[in-house]
Amino acid sequence: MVDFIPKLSPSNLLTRKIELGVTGLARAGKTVFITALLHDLLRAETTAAKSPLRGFGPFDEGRLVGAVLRHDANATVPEFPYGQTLRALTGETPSWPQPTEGISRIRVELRYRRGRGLRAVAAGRGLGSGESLLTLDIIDYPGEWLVDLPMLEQDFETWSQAMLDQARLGPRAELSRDWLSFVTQRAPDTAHDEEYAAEAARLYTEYLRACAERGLRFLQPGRFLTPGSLRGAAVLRFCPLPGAQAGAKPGRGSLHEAFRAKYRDYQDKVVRDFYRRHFTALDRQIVLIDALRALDAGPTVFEDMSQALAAILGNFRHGRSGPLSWLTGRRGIDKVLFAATKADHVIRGDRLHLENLTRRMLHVVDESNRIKTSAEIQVAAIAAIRCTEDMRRSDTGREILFGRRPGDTEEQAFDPGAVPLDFPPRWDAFRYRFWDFQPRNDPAWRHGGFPAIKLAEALDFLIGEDMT
Ligand SMILES: Nc1nc2c(ncn2[C@@H]2O[C@H](COP(=O)(O)OP(=O)(O)OP(=O)(O)O)[C@@H](O)[C@H]2O)c(=O)[nH]1
Ligand SMILES: [Mg+2]
Repeated sequence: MVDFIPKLSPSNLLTRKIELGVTGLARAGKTVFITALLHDLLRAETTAAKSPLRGFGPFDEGRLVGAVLRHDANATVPEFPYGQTLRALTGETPSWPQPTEGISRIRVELRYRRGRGLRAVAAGRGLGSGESLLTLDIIDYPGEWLVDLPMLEQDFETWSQAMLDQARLGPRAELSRDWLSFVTQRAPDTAHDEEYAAEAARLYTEYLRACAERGLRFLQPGRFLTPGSLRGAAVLRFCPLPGAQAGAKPGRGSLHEAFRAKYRDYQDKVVRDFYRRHFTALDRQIVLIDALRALDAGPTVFEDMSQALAAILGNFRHGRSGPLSWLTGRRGIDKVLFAATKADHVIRGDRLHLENLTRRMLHVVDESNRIKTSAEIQVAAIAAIRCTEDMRRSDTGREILFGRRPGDTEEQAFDPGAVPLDFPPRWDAFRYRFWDFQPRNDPAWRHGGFPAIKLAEALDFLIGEDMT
């Protein structure tokens, strides 16, 4: 007989496992967020006067006993390079992590004492054990790969047409010229030739790369930009094909047939596999949005980012879990935090405006209200690592920021201008300027965690209730 009922024991009743999905386009701040979160948890010191965790319920109440990283000896996925990223961020000359090139996973175990609320009693306080465990699983991956999720629902011809339409719009028209003139030379029913396919894919990749340099993010297929272990693989030798008619049966041995077959392999073996293995068991989600850089880049980049996020988020399984969901295995993401990142890039008075802008962006990103009606949602403006300080100009009293840009030897005062109040932003009516800021070389960061903006509140929303 198959034993399908999980064994109940006080120990597994008191251990909760949560998969946290850190979702964000390329350069949104995923790796920095994960590293900062882990560092702050591992360095948590309840008696410290200043801590980035101030605002996280279990910490404020003195119930967080400690956090430990758990290394899985049987893991089939590389471990998140926490030590390496942390060393870079807290070294003599602190540096930001490189763009992520592959998938990695990490598990942190939080040991805590339960509170006195009703929930604590329900969670088994009566069992007499003083401490509980919460296991948090997090994965990191290149933001480019996320943008592939919408491809799962499109056949080759529909996708191809959508990419061609996109390539002819706005600044993309100029950037796609070489690739387009190459692929329009041959009709889709021409005999397939792998060398031609390789050149078409190379030109298409160059076009995608030029778009990425301009800040555009709705770029598919993501592995063309960040191939990871697929570098040089034949499955990446295709691209959208002008004239590939929907519904038409491609001729045997034609370009159309070959590109369609590669697209299907890409969908199945690359995207679906990635999605199944890492995104189907998520319990909580934080969507990191780099709204500030997009604002700085202008309306095309801003709209492209919103559209990419909208298309991606449709693929996640949101929904409140029922009381027996741990038995049935039917779980969903029941809490989503939409977080504008890098809030240390704007003056204090503008952080609420940034939050409001993000809230209003949700109307575009979750147009059908699907997420809003199936999960608990919160919006915040956060900085996982705060690199600037808030100051006021002595002459005008205006708020400014104090920080160091890459290449600068010293910290200086900056006035980044204001975040727009309207949504969609009135592009001619606001002035905001994005600069990159460097992390500080400060021993306190190494020992006590990173200074942050609203990181603790974000964590409290995501897992605070699970630790009552
Ligand atoms: N000031 C400040 N900058 C940040 C913060 N988080 C991220 N950044 C900046 O954003 C850049 C990208 O952050 P990452 O964490 O590498 O972004 P990512 O989402 O992992 O990007 P990919 O790996 O390319 O998908 C960093 O190099 C920093 O310049 C923050 O909290 N404060
Ligand atoms: Mg990264």
